[in-house]
Amino acid sequence: TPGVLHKMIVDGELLNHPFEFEIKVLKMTTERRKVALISGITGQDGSYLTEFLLEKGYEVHGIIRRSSSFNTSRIEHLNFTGPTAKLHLHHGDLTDSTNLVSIIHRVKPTEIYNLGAQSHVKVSFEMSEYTADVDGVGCLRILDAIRSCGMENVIRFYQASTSELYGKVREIPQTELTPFYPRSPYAVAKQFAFWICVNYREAYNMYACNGILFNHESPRRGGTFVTRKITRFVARIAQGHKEVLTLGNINAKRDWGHARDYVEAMWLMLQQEKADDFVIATGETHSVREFVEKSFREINITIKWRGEGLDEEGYNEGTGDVLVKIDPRYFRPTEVDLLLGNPAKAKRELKWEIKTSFDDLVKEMVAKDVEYLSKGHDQFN
Ligand code: NDP
Ligand code: GDR
Repeated sequence: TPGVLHKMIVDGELLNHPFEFEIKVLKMTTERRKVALISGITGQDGSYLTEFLLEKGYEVHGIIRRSSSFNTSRIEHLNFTGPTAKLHLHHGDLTDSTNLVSIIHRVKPTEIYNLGAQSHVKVSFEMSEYTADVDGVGCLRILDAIRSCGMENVIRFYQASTSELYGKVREIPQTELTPFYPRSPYAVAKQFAFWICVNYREAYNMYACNGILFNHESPRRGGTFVTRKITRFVARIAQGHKEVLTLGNINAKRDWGHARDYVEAMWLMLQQEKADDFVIATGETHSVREFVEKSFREINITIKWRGEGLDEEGYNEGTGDVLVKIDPRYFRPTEVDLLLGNPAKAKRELKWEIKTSFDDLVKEMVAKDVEYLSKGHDQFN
């Protein structure tokens, strides 16, 4: 009743306020409720995770940024309007604490996946302060919003950590115990997020996990990341366009998996008895150069290389046409040369394994880009 101080005993615990009662009931019913809140729902991982959770019977809520144009192309195929919708979108931003508290208070999720980020490493050198705010402090804002709502013992929290934390190579392959050495404002911001997540787990006994995910790609990957940049270009060549692809450091090596496989690992991390941090990777590494060659092979072009450094060119062995050139515009002030993850802990404790090989990943990305282009719409760019 408004104005009346309530006292009651529920399940052997004295509760002094209706708010405490609300939280107690939530805790008691959490096992039955499956409500996920996702930041970054409009991104590559957000879209696959949403599909995965809806399939598992979750009610899914996503935070979307206000934009002057539509930014929901990756989740447009899912039903988020009308009375039968199990997916609900809320305007918000990782830089806006009040808004985060309000969304969490209204939605009362049982799981939060923090995928929102300025996720481009090269761009983070140009927008360092913004990247720190969104990717670093943004994680802290969600953790504090959970506490402000008194839900630290109710909500399980996933932080999208990254193999970029390993940066300068100190150990191969990289495991959960490999020391961090971030090499970009993006990675430094993500290192803050990693440790604040660990700190809140230890300080407040929160169920908070870091997924240290190595690169993962898909046909929904943003067009400015190197894999998708390559496969979209290959699709254009397949359609007869005469163009040259300009790339930066083609000797960089990455451990590339499929995003669809990796979102399952995120969910598995939140279903364990105890919160922990996990490396999610394939255990294989390939250079950008190899990714280029393999993608062209999908359209029966064999790429050969000549020159070195800035003069290096990739040409079509069949026709001699130059298809790839190096442009220093894409070099980074500090580069991450080699990433190779060891997913043994995830395999052992989460029973997680990759389902998509590197070859199949490249095949699927090229095929989808050829299809998108032939239908006249270049999706998810
Ligand atoms: P994307 O760049 O595809 O998606 C990023 C998402 O974050 C988008 O939904 C974007 O919204 C949203 N976002 C950006 N800024 C803000 C903000 N200020 N407030 C709220 N939301 C914001 O990234 P991925 O899906 O590839 O990656 C998901 C997460 O995993 C990121 O945190 C990334 O750093 C991390 N990660 C990714 C890896 C990968 O290989 N893909 C590997 C390891 C970690 P909008 O659509 O409006 O731009
Ligand atoms: P990365 O992905 O930096 O690993 O971060 P990206 O695809 O941008 O770069 C991979 C490697 O390719 C080299 N490269 C180029 N990169 C881009 N984007 N464009 C080019 O033209 C180009 N030429 C060569 C890069 O120098 C780099 O070595 C991704 C993001 O998803 C992060 O959010 C995530 O944390 C990490 O993966 C794991």
